[in-house]
Amino acid sequence: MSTLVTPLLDSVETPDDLRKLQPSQLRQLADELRAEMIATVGQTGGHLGSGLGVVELTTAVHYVFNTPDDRLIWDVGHQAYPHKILTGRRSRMQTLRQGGGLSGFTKRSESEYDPFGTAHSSTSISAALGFAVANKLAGKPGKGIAIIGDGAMSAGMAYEAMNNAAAAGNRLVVILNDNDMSIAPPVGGLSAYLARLVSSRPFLELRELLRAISRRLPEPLHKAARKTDEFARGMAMGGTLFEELGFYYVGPIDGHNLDQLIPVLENVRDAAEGPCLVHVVTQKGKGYGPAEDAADKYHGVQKFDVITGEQAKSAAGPPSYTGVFAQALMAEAARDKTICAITAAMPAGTGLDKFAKTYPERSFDVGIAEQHAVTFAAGLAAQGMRPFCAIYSTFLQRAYDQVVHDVAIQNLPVRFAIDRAGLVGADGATHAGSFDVTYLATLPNMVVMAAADEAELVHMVHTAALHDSGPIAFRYPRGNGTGVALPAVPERLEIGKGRIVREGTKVALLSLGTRLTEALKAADLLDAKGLSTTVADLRFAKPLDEALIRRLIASHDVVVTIEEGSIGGLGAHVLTMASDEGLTDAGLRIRTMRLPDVFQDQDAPDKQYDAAGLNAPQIVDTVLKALRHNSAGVKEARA
Ligand SMILES: Cc1ncc(C[n+]2csc(CCOP(=O)(O)OP(=O)(O)O)c2C)c(N)n1
Repeated sequence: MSTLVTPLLDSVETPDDLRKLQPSQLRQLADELRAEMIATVGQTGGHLGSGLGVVELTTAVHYVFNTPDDRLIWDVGHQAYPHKILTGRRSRMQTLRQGGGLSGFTKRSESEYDPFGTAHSSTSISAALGFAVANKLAGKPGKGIAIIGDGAMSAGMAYEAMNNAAAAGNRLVVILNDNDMSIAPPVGGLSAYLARLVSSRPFLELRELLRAISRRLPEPLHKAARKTDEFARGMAMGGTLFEELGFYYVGPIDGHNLDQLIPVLENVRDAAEGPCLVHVVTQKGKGYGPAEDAADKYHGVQKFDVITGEQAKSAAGPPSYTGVFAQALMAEAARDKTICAITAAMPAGTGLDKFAKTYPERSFDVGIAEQHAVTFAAGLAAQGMRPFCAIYSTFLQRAYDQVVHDVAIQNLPVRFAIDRAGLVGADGATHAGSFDVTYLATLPNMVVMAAADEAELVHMVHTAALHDSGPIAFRYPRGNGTGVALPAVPERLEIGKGRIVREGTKVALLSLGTRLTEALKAADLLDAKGLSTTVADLRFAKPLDEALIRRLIASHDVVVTIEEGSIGGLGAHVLTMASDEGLTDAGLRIRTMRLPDVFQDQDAPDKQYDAAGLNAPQIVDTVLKALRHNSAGVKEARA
């Protein structure tokens, strides 16, 4: 980093410094910013392509608008690295996505220039509208500015927000950053519409653009503009979907041309009435050859060599859970033509890109539209198909009502493949898969499984494929499996039946999911202390294996549940059952280990689990404390 020559960037600590520069200096500043961004992400890894595409836009927006009083909201926030560099965080960029470091997204607690936390897509227009309306009501001048990608524009929430945008008047500015890419190529009618818009309206000359915009200027300026030139025909306005929704549409404009961006944004800033939408065309990965040439435009990268673009390879290891899921599903699809797969804009992330190659007609990428994905799957299921809806735990949160209302109440056999369950590392709290067991296992009709390793995952895919009597979900984590041999022939698991992995007599560890490895380590440690330990893999959070739980409670001194999920999951279900049956009345020592009641920031996954108290030594501690805890102690604590 120190080898970079960045004379202008060195003079910019915050946007106030940026605004002291001459417009003629901005090109150089943007070039320096781009070089800085490449050097930084080369060392940290993270999101690269999206940030490279908005270097000029970031520069222009901070130059023209009065941030932080004008509230700038980056949709998803994964493209906000240049924004972070320009807003006082340059010296901390090396800490990006690491424990104690900067978040990979925007975050309110990090900077006054991040007025709103983002990470899940398509929230920016709603939030910007909220800021704009609050300012309007308070009589304050600040605007709400949303910068949203064409991928994020595929989500319904963006339209719900635009439908209400008139409430903000000219305090709302939406900048549509159209790079014709989501993580994967964008899909659907909207993407085709934007492409038509761009191709049918070549970038206008600046003169024409400004003439068009001048209609929206305050009256005196508007008259002056009219005097110098009559309004051109074929201006950059009229008839777009966005105009039908009440926006003043400007564009498309070249998002890498600062000579266009600056005057257009200045005009939008000064517009007198109504919300504006500026359609900016950019190139993902712009200015860095290896990113421009890559199919995914280097959306997310490992650390890489800046000269060659070569990314650090993760050490060869067992196959990833995602890969095992995809293979297992393809095997099911080979024997059953009704099996189909749905992803919401995450074909590679869910492994369904492979499925799509073999079964293109049974594979559906619906765009960033989790709610639609779930109800679409419900429709498919109601019509006799066997849909697998593959959505990360954190993104399925967005479709909860669809899971309840469209799937569970109607008892439709939708299969939910829930990837990224548990803590996810560098992406932090917004992406953690903490809640799915809690929110799914409360639902009547729902079956909820968690895979303890990749062999179990294969069995669960098979079990789900054959389960036609209602909805079924199975969860599995990010990253590599344990290396266990994969079954040649998958087993159909009996619904609601767990398994004993190791038999003991004094302590029973009831595990759900991949903490099983830690539970087994803990059992070794406990055995070494003379505490004979049983380890059970419950497999099902719902229905519980009540017979097994009853038996283990009756025959052990201490029972501990362990899961990679929030309160309200396995532990809560086991406790409820035990207390409902009066099993706890006899002074049973039962403890629940789960994620703590905090949103954990990014860190290495192992450290996150250590902080969460879910590693083997902490399991041992919990058991020992429970054994030491006599009933007199309980009474003292209560008194
Ligand atoms: C609700 C939700 N679903 C999925 C994702 C995963 N995701 C992160 S960025 C992205 C693509 C966004 O595309 P676009 O808005 O065009 O931005 P670009 O990366 O092209 O700049 C997706 C699908 C997400 N962040 N939020």
